Amino acid sequence: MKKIALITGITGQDGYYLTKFLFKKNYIVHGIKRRSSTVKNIRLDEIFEKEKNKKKQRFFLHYGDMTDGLNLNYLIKKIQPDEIYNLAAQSHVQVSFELPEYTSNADGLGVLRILEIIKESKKKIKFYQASTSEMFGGSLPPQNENTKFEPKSPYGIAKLYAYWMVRCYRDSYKIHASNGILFNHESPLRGESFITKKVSLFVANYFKSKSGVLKIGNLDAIRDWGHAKDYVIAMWKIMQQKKSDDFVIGTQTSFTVRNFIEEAFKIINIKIIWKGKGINETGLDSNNNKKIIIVDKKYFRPNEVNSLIANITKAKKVLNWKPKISYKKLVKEMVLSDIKDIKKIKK
Ligand code: NAP
Ligand code: F7E
Repeated sequence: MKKIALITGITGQDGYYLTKFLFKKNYIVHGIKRRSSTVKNIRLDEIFEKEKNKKKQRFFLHYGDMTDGLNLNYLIKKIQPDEIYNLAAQSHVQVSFELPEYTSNADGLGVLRILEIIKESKKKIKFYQASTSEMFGGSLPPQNENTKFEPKSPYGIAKLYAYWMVRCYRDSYKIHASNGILFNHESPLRGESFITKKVSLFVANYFKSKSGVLKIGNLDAIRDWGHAKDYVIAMWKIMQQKKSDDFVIGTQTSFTVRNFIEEAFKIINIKIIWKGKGINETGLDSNNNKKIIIVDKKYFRPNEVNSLIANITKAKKVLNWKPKISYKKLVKEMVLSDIKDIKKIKK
């Protein structure tokens, strides 16, 4: 019997990589997708194209929303999944300051809605929650499963509510429910308003046009950046454990936003010269002294998380998981992929 997985947030970055990985593991995959005014979804298009001619259908999409409990109840009862991967979320930290109520509803209460449905289900359904290093917030790195949570944004707080609900339902009702506490993970499919993709897109455009200015926020924030392709394997491994549990997933390496920008420009053989300080800092193209990076207040958060670096000792030992794709490879893949896409559009 093939296992049935239900993925919420299937149209997102991780949804794409997880779907591809679960196909390799012979799963039937159902996904929940929000209704929107446009039908196109660049991430799922490729999967659709490959799946549409298959004799036996193994990929199904359903309209749904984390804020709609009736809909979630209907879908889970109909699909009867073995495993639910809850990837759906308003996942942008800065946006969560502008949409705190919606973020709490989708990212926090949404998880409670699913856990209640699982609790009442006759079938035993396993649950994976996409928890986040943002829950650590102000706690000093390196962060592991025992580090104190000190979230600094509505996003981090909503996710922490969900984290504790998972633990509560696991302990109270013996549900196989786990938290993957994932540190930043990126890929060519990363949303365009996250820093890595914003930079790789700018670099690709600059390579082509030799013009433009990149407006940026905090250059000195430190993040532990891994590749989404590696991280979905950890999600699956967490689900396959006999006992549900919580795991920190990251690379144990860390870089500043400034370093990410330098590394991305290196791919197109440009060295960045930094001038000035704080809000007046700028980045120049060393080949021609053109100002191509400026700091803009707009991109600073009301409350910043300064430094996130994972300690993955537990994941290595219990899950036998460690990341394969290095930071340098990740940056290179993102920039080259954006250059390729620009070339396709220009053709
Ligand atoms: P993403 O690209 O932003 O994808 C989020 C997904 O959630 C999209 O499919 C989005 O649909 C969907 N969604 C948003 N609000 C929803 C709602 N109310 N109802 C149903 N679906 C909704 O995020 P990601 O990078 O793949 O991350 C996956 C999960 O891991 C998220 O929960 C995120 O918070 C968490 N996480 C991410 C990272 C990271 O570094 N990537 C690290 C730790 C945890 P649309 O396509 O319609 O917007
Ligand atoms: O910011 C700084 C910004 O938005 C990274 C989400 O997947 O990972 C992600 O959250 C850093 C921050 O990701 C800009 O201030 C500077 O310090 O790419 P980001 P994030 O906030 O770390 C966690 C683990 C999640 O769970 C989230 O879902 O970069 N930064 N200048 C900027 N960030 C953005 N977006 N744009 C800038 O212009």
